[in-house]
Amino acid sequence: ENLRVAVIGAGRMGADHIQRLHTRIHGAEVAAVVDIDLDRAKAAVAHIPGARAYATAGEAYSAGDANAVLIATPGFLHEVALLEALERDIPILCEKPLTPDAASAWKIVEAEQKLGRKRIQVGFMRRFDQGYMQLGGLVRSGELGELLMLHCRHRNPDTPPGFTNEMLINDSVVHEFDVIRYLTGEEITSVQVRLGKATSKAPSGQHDPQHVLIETASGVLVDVEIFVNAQFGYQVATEAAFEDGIVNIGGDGGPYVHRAGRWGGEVTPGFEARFGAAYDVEVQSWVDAALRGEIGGPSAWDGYATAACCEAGVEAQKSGEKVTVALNEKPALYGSFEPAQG
Ligand code: ISE
Repeated sequence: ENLRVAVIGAGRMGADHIQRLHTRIHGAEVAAVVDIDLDRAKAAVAHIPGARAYATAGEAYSAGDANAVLIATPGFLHEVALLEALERDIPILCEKPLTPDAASAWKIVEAEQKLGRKRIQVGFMRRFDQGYMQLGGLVRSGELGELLMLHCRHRNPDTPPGFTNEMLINDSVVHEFDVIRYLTGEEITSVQVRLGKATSKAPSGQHDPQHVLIETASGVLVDVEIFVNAQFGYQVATEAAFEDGIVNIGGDGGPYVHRAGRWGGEVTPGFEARFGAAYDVEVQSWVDAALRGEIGGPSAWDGYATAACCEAGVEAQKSGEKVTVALNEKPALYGSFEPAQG
């Protein structure tokens, strides 16, 4: 039987996933769209035969339309949606962050442990990006020796209304926290944030860009330029320094067009284009696993560990100090670290 997915949240990310599920993912269909703005939910299902619109997840679950759920609401709404979905013991794909802070994320880990089996995959799509998977493969193979440092540039053209200074960490750098853990196979032990010269093009309340210095358990140092009002486009690039070589991913990879006396390439306008293929692989792997009665990819533990990193990052934004990341004991349900594929 196909996965009949209820998509909760029909905003920018939810709409992208609805289109993906409806047109590119095999073995799944959009059975329901839930949005507090019922008109937006209705518009989202208008072109999807059989799909129904609801204002609350409870109504969608009661109607019995769905046997899986994709949570794509803003991060602060995830805790309630996740607990409700876990009650129904169905496969869950939860967009990042799992929740924005460690305490609420730990509640989700405890609820899933009580269920006795993993039901949550978290939407850290960079683990399914070709470039990051290949980089992970190089770390695992040891072909270039030990990974020593990472230099990350995470640039957005601008931010949506209500994007707070804390969200530079909780909503954006959360991706680096997860991909560092994925690449190194280690936990992050500390975070420091430097607020240098700020752009005049950031909305009030945001200090942008920020420089985040991260350290892992074995001492791998990572610096992240998070720059969310960069104007020119959406650019996510990482340079990795190994003992025997340097690897660049996500930079200006072409194609390059020469015309009318000029040459140059394109910069993606947003995450839908930069990571479209990664989202497709991520969602297809969630559906394939769910149809086998399994769940793979980043787990609720990964969501909790990154939430703890975010909490340290937000504290570091305020103090300017190096903040230690404190983690609870990892429950057996989450096994040992899943090595990067690629
Ligand atoms: C957004 O929510 C995403 O997940 C994007 O990947 C990230 O680049 C952006 O900064 C976030 O706001």
